[in-house]
Amino acid sequence: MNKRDANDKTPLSERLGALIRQRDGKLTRELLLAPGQFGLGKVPANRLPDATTTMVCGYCSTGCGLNVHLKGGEAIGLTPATDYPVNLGAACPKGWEALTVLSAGDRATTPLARNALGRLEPVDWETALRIFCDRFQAIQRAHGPESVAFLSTGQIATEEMALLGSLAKFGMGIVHGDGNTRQCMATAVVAYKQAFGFDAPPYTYRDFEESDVLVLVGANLCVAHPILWERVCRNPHDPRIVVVDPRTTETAMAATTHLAIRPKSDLTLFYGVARILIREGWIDGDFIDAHTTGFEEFKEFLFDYPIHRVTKFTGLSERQVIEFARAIHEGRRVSFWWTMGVNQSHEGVRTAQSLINLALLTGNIGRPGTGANSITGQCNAMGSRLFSNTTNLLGGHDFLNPDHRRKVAAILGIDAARIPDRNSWAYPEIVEGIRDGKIKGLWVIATNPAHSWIDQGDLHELLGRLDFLVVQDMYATTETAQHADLLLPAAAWGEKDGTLINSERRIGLVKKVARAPGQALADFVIFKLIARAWGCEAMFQDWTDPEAVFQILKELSRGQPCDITGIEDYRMLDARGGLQWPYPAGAAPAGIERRLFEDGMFYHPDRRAKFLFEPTRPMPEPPDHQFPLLLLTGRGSVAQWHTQTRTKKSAVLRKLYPQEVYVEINPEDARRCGIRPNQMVSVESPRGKIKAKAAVTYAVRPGQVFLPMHYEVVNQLTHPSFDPYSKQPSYKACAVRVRPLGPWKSLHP
Ligand SMILES: Nc1nc2c(c(=O)[nH]1)N[C@H]1C(S)=C(S)[C@@H](COP(=O)(O)OP(=O)(O)OC[C@H]3O[C@@H](n4cnc5c(=O)[nH]c(N)nc54)[C@H](O)[C@@H]3O)O[C@H]1N2
Ligand SMILES: Nc1nc2c(c(=O)[nH]1)N[C@H]1C(S)=C(S)[C@@H](COP(=O)(O)OP(=O)(O)OC[C@H]3O[C@@H](n4cnc5c(=O)[nH]c(N)nc54)[C@H](O)[C@@H]3O)O[C@H]1N2
Ligand code: SF4
Ligand SMILES: [Mo]
Repeated sequence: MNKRDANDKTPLSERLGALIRQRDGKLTRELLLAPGQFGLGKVPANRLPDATTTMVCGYCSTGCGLNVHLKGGEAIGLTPATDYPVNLGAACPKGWEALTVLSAGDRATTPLARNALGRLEPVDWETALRIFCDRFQAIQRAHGPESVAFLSTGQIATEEMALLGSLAKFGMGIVHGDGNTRQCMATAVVAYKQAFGFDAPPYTYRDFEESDVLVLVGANLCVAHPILWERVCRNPHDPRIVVVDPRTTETAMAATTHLAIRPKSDLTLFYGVARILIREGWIDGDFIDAHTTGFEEFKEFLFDYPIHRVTKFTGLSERQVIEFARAIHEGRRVSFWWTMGVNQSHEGVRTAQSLINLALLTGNIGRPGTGANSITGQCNAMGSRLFSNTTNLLGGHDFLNPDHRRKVAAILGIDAARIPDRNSWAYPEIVEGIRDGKIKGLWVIATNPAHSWIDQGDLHELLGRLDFLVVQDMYATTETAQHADLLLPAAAWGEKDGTLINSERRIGLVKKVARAPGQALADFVIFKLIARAWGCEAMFQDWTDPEAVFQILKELSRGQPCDITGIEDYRMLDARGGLQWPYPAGAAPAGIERRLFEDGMFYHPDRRAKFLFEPTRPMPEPPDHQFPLLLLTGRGSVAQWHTQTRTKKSAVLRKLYPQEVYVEINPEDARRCGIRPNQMVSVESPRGKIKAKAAVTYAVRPGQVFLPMHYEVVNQLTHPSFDPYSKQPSYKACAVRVRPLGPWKSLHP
């Protein structure tokens, strides 16, 4: 793949070797890793040089299987796998183009360190590792071990996340580490934990095909999960598809019913619907009695949500609300699906739980085509939820539980005292820690917060306050890398081995089918090198390679709801098209698609699910006379991935979306503001002002505008408000004003 690499004649010992101080004080150069080990050298010998191998895509959480075609051991192309249980022969443009972006010119090919002139300059790995350890250790000596934190990702392999979390917390003494999954899935995690007793999305993708009523809330499948939309299209039951979204999205257009609710009024709507279901007797009393707690209290609470309150707040008509309730009642297999329109809200957890409540009330869980189903975002969001050692202890354990700490310590062969006995700060608390001067050093891995974090101007200022910032990324050009004192060049998807866990809990394989450019190394290798340089290598002597770590993760999962002890090895995952958790040892052979709670048993000690509810609250920054419009943000096109570090490198993908930032605005507002289609406008919030091209469209309602998150400037505007339980940012609501910039010029004079 990378021609540059073929010409790299640097001896291996210098590329990967390091000067190691021996006991007697002498320095010797040692090879830290064997040639050909993950990250360097050719594709492993157990893969035939001219063959096809199946692996999962490294973008979204759908987890499509891709057949990668090899020649001479290197990838030369790919096609979607026809026999993979997820995508059944389809892939979206990002998947098709996944190999192309690996050979982009701005790949990070060598470590970079900031020199005395303030410029990033290439250094060798040995120097980089020394700087990493010296600077972080100096900060920890001066300000305590907690003064260094990390921010990681849902986009590296589970084995890498586990190694990072263990190295940081057990090896380096770091207490605070979180990931970009906070921006994305934290709400669903908390909602499930509180309601079910464990973070357990219950569904399997086949449920898309088996429902007769699908309710999609704040989820734009056609853009964000197009292959899951394909699964909906395969549904033979002529299903009713109800989309709840303030915008007329591509998905809303394809639905049978679109409920264009006022933004952030979901919770009121679902309480109102629950009230109707109970009042009409459209509930499953047997299920409620046998498998839930809190129903009576919930019923009483709902008196405060009469239909007139619901219609007034949501902007829907009485008929729309009642028909929605009736559709749920009439469906035999009703499934509720949600994504960021729910999770990214000031009351996201309760909104997610209000959907869980609807499923519990009507007994729509644990049967084919049912469920309260959060769709994840990144390729390994689920891996990070279970095994990143950030918000919970490895394997879904609890840092606060001494038995859990002892169990994990025993499996890892470490002293239990090395495991922190308190929880990490969440991402926004780490950010506040920088402001308060408590966090002085930050290590950022596979995420680009300088673009993606809420209220970007503030974060940029805070990143500047750090004593030391390390960025570990496959590109040296990201917005966050611009702030780095040290950049560690990472190999990417396709250049390393490991597993990812998709939305339906399916563990799939990623494989090394291309060589990383220059001196870039797999994150796994980088973490191992750091462990060695830091002096805690002994702790990870069994963590020799990703598959060895997978075996450790299996042990950590034993007895947990996510038990995967029955999965033998990578070969088994390969042969079976991935496997869903749980998969405990000794369990009856499982089918290729499985859902949870078929026996109605949940994970709380009483085995019941909980009805959870709380009065609705007003959104933190509603529009006012100065900033009269409400800004929504989200995914713009199938061809754009987040901060675009990868997708903008593909010429094919670039043709599929507008290069310039655009703002969608309703014709009524455009007229009122004197804005013509395609005219440049300013979009301004109390925090910033950006330029964008006006896309005048009925897809957004009057009073609302929409900006796709893929353009760097967008988070200059967003308002830093968070769900109180999940600490997830509310990216989809802040007040703005839009004004024309300069006189309008016709495009066709
Ligand atoms: N092409 C592409 N696909 C992706 C990604 C990508 O960057 N590009 N990212 C992946 C990731 S990490 C994620 S998390 C998912 C996100 O997938 P989605 O959540 O489906 O995508 P978004 O566009 O962020 O938000 C979904 C919808 O929420 C709506 N919304 C806003 N406010 C409200 C509200 O108050 N109530 C309701 N009901 N809806 C509201 C928006 O109008 C939007 O249409 O996509 C994944 N897939
Ligand atoms: N306004 C607004 N903002 C949002 C959202 C929104 O809806 N609206 N959505 C939020 C959501 S849901 C999410 S998930 C976040 C995403 O936000 P980010 O995580 O910041 O976005 P990405 O572009 O996916 O960043 C991933 C980084 O990892 C690098 N990378 C890729 N593969 C590897 C690898 O294998 N190793 C290493 N070391 N690096 C790698 C990429 O080059 C890139 O720099 O954005 C959030 N921000
Ligand atoms: S839908 Fe998601 S997993 Fe499938 S090819 Fe596209 S980006 Fe990859
Ligand atoms: Mo996400």
